[in-house]
Amino acid sequence: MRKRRTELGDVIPVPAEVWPDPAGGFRVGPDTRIRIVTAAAAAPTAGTATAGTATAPGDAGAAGSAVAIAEQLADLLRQATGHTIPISDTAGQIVIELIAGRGESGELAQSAEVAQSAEVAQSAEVAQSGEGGQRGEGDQSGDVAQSGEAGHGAEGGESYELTVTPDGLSICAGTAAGLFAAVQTVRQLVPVRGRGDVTIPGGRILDRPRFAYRGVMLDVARHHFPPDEVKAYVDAIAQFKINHLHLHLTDDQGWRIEIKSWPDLTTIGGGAGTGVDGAGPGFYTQDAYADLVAYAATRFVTIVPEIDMPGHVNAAQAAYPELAADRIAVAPRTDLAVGYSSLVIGRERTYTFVEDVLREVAALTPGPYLHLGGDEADATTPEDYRTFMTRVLPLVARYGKRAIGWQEMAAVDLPPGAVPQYWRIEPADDGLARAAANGNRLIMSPADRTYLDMKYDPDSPLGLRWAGLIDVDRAYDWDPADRLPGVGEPAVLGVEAALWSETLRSITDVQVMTFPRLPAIAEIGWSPRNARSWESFRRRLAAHGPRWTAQGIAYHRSPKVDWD
Ligand code: TNX
Repeated sequence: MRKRRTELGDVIPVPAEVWPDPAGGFRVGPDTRIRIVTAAAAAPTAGTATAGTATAPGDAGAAGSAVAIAEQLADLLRQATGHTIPISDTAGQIVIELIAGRGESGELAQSAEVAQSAEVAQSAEVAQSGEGGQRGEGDQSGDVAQSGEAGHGAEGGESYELTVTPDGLSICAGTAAGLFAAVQTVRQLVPVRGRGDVTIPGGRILDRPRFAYRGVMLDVARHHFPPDEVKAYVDAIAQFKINHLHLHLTDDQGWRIEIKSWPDLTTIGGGAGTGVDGAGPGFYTQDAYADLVAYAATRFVTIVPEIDMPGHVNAAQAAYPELAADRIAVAPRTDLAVGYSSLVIGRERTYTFVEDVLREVAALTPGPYLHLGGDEADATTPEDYRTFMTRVLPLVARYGKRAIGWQEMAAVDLPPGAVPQYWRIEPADDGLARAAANGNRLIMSPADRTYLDMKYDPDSPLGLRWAGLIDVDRAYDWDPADRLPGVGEPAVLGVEAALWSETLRSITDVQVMTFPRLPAIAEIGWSPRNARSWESFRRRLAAHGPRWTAQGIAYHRSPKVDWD
């Protein structure tokens, strides 16, 4: 069978709206230039002034980030063609247009170029009447959310328009995050590396995310991965419009983030012999961590730090006997067991420790979220668990952050803006339904679909199997809005895949478990439900095998896909 020609829209995640024009491709040649246009909105609508301004973490301002994104686009086109692709602010067939203050897809329609089109006008109405039924990320979360996440990640804040004609290519967005998303779309339409002209397929895309939060969790506690490897991982995931990287920084087998007021957490808890089988030592200094956070911001990825408590604390108790029952140092553990350690709930020193850690981690975190773990606290009585969470949740708000916690956290009444994360496979959960009814929004990570540490098939050399085998079709074929009774579309903040690292010892292992399943989760998180299908996805996915190879990314050649 002859391979179908690539069309505009043959990307992952599939865009919200695409009008391909096979006759209208744009040829990138030796004379191609990029032109940057930035314009302040005439009168930003009330309430969108902050949400629409391009203030992703690390941005030096809207215009500055437009330049940085133009550089990224120029760079990928240089790699694809070998041409020089200069950037100019006066002339160019490729136009990058940032209309600052215009965050919503509907507002984009007011830009002169697109106002004529009827379809655009319709999507404008949808956007103005409440983003097609979805609420903005910060709607019910009070001051914390407003100060913490302005302009980054809210629905509409990542929308963009991409137009390709024989005369040129134009990208238009209200935020730097939207421009960045558009560039990821263009990236997938040109080769990773090449020599000579390349034709980008013609047509028009209007795109915006279904969910604000699209994440992946990497467990750097069971096995530590150094900053350069995590940066490369950020590059790999951002191509699929994943916008949060949750780092599981602490667990029984290791503590991986420097805490200046409790230095032995890392000198002992992150030192030689830590990690599963003692094979994953290492930790991030605060400087290295801050550098990683800033790097991720240039890829519009928000780092979500997790400090797991009150369970999963053996490494902390091995470093500080005062945190252990009877104040006797516990032995370091390098096995796979879970659920045996707990902070001492009735001891004041515990809360000094917790507050010191949360304060230092919050200070390293420009993003809005701080993850408290809270899972598998089998060594804490239910009453103690509630006492602990009820006391600690307000501390997160005190340091200006919104708490995320694994679903067990929903055993207590959650403050506004706290985000429980569904991870189990049971089809219902009273605590989560109650949280949703109270207006808290959830992250969906059902283990039988999104756990990237599960084996693909019985022959997978890496991974566990407690949540079942998960090949890429199983990772794709579900929907976050009908997974849990009482938790419908408006209650879903987003989706997250989780990669626990008990069986993973290298970044190559991490890549093989991530690809191709993470792109499935990315499409579920971004694309409208009725725009996606497994048959279309597996065809678009096939092109990524050679792309990953060219990028030096290892992947699992799932037999469910006819790889190019
Ligand atoms: C469950 S999922 C855990 C982790 C393990 C993982 C292994 C969750 C919140 N906790 O402690 O690493 O299973 O798949």
